[in-house]
Amino acid sequence: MRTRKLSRVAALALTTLALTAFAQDKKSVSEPEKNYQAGTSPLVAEPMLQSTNPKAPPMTQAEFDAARKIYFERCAGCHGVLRKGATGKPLTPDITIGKGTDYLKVFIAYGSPAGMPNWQTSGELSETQVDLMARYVQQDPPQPPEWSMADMKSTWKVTVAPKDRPTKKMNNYNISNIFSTTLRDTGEVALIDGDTKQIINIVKTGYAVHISRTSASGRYLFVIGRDGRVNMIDLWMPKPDNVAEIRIGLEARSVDTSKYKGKDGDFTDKLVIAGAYWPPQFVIMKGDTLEPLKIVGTRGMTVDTQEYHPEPRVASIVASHFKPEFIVNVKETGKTLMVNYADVNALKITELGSARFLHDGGWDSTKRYFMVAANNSNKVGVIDAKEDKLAAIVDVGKIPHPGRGANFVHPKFGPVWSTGHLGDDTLSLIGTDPVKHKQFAFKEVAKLKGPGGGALFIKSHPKSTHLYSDAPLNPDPKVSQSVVVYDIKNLDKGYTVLPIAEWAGLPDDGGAKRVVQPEYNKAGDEVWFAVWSAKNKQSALVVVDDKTLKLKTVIKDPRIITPTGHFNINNTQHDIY
Ligand code: DHE
Repeated sequence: MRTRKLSRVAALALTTLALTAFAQDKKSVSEPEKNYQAGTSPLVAEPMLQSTNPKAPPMTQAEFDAARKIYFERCAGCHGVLRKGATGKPLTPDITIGKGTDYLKVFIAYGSPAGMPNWQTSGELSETQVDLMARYVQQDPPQPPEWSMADMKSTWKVTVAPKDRPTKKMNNYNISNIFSTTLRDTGEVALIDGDTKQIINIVKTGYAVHISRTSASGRYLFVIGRDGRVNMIDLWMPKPDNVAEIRIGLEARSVDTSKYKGKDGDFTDKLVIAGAYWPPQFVIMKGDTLEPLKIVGTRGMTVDTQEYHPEPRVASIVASHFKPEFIVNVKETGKTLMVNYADVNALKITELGSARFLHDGGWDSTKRYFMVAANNSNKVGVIDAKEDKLAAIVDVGKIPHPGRGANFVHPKFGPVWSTGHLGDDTLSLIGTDPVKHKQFAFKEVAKLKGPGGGALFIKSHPKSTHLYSDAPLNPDPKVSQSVVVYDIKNLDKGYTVLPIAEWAGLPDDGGAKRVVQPEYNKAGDEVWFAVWSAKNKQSALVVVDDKTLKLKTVIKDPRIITPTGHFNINNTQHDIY
């Protein structure tokens, strides 16, 4: 008995030593990367169905509730709502009970080189909380509720009916040059006049609002919050504001609208689609009111091992210009669904398998090929929207994160699409012209040296000769607070650094001042950046002259709180990047 106890202690000590060594080796996931992936899930506030597992260690109800809160605030982003595994490992009781509380405590406390953060040694969780979490992950995962058509309809509001809306534009704004800027932590977007740089309106949207997309005509703007709330804003109103809203799920990230006009019909502004993380589903709605029409679940088999996955989240969605189709990327199963909406009551869905962990992506310059990052697979899938085929899977660097990527004509390789990476310091260029530059098509043709990892967004414009990359998740503030610019005609010369946060002239109040997401104006001659600090610190927007690479304007306003993404109406409408 004594020997058994001693050997268990010895084994534990060895595990501790090994894991501590790994953590000290700094191979474990970086702080910003952890904050990025392990953000709070809105599911934390939802009531959940709970069953008890007699084999799991005991927990009081209060302990269970506290642990569940921590799980949905810190862990669900990587391990999944049902703990079936996503970018992080599965943590279901069949696996965790066998490991035992002591082993799990060490793992949670010290992290692992595979990407598990060191929650206790980083000071993020206390020893008591780590013990709580070690016991919690051995219980049956509580299941959040589904979200049905009736639930959607109960949250659906049309505040200004189509018949009461303006019949022509009722303001003097150049609406195609308006920017919709995400104010992440206030659940709002700032509509900013791109010509005068004045705030037009601050519009209430969903919790931790995520992205904005423009309707095909350019009149409507759709915004989605992480809580699954979609807001529809009419830019023709004297003061652009909400006209309809709906909650399409309990947690979500993506929205888009129908853009096809051709021999199979004119679907301009006819339909809207939004995808949910939970429940795993997407919904198609009417384009003028957001009335929900059709819900499609995405649960199913994974592309590689063909195992059932209970919560494959809907990641990026894009509207095809070639067919009446939405391209829906399903993260955990690694499938791209080509959803033909010509008849919503008889949807035709072509399922293309590519690689797991599909996340964000954008069109090539011809808008025929959708380039989607399979982030934790270190690949980019190339979806041919004309033939509804997977054209290629391209190996790139570690954790590609393109946003929508950047298109430009490379002096040697012809048209290329490019992405930066979260996990390494390179930018990958992929050839996209299978006609005139066949030998380079859908291959990684070059790597540029970037500022040092932690990149999220990259951008260019057909009228510009520059390529910009941010790196807001780089641990070095010098890097995260600036951007790099390449001269497309002289890529070998390396990059120029623009100290965007310094140019913002913000007070030295300890704000993170992370510089996020380059976005061009309509003319393609200036580039906007968000300088993103915490909710209680000052943030700003910085506008750079694209020709001279000099500071043009700083937009500061007490209402600009936690700005992150920004979306120029024209460039979002026409998919220009
Ligand atoms: Fe995003 C796009 C998911 C964290 C800013 N983000 C996307 C898309 C997905 C996604 C699936 C593609 C939508 C599309 O095209 O239809 N993002 C997630 C996450 O799951 C993740 C990692 C963690 C989370 O808790 O949400 C996450 N994202 C962030 C941030 O922390 C960012 C930097 C700041 C913020 O506002 O939250 C952020 N994500 C963005 C932006 C885009 C985006 C600005 C749109 C890029 C574009 O150019 O279209």
